[in-house]
Amino acid sequence: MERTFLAIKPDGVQRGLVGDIISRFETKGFTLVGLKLMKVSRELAEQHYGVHRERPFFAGLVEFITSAPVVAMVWEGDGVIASARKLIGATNPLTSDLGTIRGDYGVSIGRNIIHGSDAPETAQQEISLWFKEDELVSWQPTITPWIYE
Ligand code: IDP
Ligand code: MG
Repeated sequence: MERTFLAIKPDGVQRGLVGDIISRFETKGFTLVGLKLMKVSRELAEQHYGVHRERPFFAGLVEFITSAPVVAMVWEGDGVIASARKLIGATNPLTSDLGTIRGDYGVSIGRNIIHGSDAPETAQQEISLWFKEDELVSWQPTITPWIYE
């Protein structure tokens, strides 16, 4: 089973979208294996977005992600990395398809509500950056046979 790292950004938390967002991944059939509300340190933010260090929006992005609480999560399931990116939608909410989280709730690229890992390698890196091993729970929901054949 694959795992991915998702984070509801400060705008998603402030706007009261945490329940709806978690619901979308639950009802899709994915399994929550890690969850915490946290204030992100500058160090963690800079590491997480390290690949964007040279981009003009980097300072603002770090400022934003450290400005208010974030909900960090790890989700598990077949193909969850790519599927979560589809449920999240394109980076710019104005062009994200309706029905996706960003498409339904956002209008600005700097306020796009949620982060999701983009590939198996980044998922692995981000999970270990944000979560300790003992903060993740391996479990099998009793509904599994109704989700997977
Ligand atoms: P992603 O979140 O869809 O993977 P990335 O290109 O990895 O998109 O960018 C990371 C985050 O940086 C975006 O989610 C968005 O919050 C922010 N960002 C990306 N491009 C811009 C921009 O042009 N202006 C402001 N913020 C941006
Ligand atoms: Mg990205």
